[in-house]
Amino acid sequence: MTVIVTGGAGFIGSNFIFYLLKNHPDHKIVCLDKLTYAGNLSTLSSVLDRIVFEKADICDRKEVERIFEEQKPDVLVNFAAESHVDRSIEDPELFLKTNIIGTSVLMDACRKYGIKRFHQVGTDEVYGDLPLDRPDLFFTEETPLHTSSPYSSSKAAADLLVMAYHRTYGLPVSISRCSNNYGPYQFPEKLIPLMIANALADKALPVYGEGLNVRDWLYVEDHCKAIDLILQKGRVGEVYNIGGHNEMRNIDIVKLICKELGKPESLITFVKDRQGHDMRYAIDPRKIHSELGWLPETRFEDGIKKTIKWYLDNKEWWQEIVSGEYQSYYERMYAKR
Ligand code: NAD
Ligand code: TDX
Repeated sequence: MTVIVTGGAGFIGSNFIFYLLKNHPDHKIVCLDKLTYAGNLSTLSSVLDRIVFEKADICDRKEVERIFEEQKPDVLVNFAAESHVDRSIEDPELFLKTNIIGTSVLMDACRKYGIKRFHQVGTDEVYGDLPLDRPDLFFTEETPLHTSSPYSSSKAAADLLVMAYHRTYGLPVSISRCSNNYGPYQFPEKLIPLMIANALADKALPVYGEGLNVRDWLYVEDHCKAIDLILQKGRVGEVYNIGGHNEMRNIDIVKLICKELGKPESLITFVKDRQGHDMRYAIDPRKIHSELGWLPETRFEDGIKKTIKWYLDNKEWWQEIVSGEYQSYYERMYAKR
């Protein structure tokens, strides 16, 4: 079986490639990635001799068609996206192009050349947010789409297009909507790696607002396993929410990172809140559990320790990143906050 993994040089896509190589060594894997600021070929360096790497933009119809003609994929898993909410607030247009147009270009190629499954990697952010005073509420697959940021709006638009291609053209699609991931190879602009990197450098830890926002954290390998199960046993035309009931307030995560690294909480600095900041995300994972038997395997206490150890053991990976384009992004985003 040939699987195209778009965005495979990013955080979750690379972890998914490692997962496939370990659990399905007979699959042929083609990684299609533009290598934006968020994509790093060095992440895949240890497996480049076992996969095909194609540097391409998912919005480039000609290139995507060439890759389909040459590789003849059976399955495509679309991780490629602009993924950072703060960057989407700065520059929405790129998000619309990559996340919406890019998804349609990929699906058009699937229609033209045929595919057994097009899987769209979606996010719980498409459901908007939940109030802090209603801990009884969770996102189900039936929760209406109700987005807050240009990022989540572009992901919701992509999901709607995926379902439209299923209904109109009969494209065999599936969608997963996962909560916040953490683990190795996450780009240091995101909460957990940013706080680890800053704490190690004794730099301020910028917590937005009062740090009371809640996210539902899942170890990245558990997400990869869920997608693999959906590809094998999930029903075509269906949406599956992925999450492990692990809600945490941002401030508690940052304090935990300080504790694990032996750094003082006085590094914590409350800065101007994110515009349109979602309060709480919380997934109801009953559908994927009852239909596919999926349950998360990594407890947060263990996953966060593993993640911190990974960032300590792999300083060269992220130090290279924080010295490049990221530096000017960081200045723009945090200097006057
Ligand atoms: P990431 O930003 O780490 O990686 C994105 C990858 O896509 C990079 O390798 C980048 O080079 C590539 N890419 C970007 N634009 C491209 C284009 N036009 N053509 C080809 N490749 C392109 O993102 P991530 O955190 O790994 O997220 C992967 C997917 O999972 C995204 O679709 C995101 O919306 C979704 N998701 C992420 C999370 C999370 O917590 N990180 C949670 C739920 C869903
Ligand atoms: O410096 C920071 N300070 C801070 O308080 C950063 C970067 C974040 N935060 C807060 C904002 C959020 O409440 O931490 C929380 C997590 O922020 P991010 O890591 O930016 O993630 P989030 O906005 O929740 O979105 C993530 O999860 C869903 C991914 O980036 C998305 O791609 C995914 O769809």
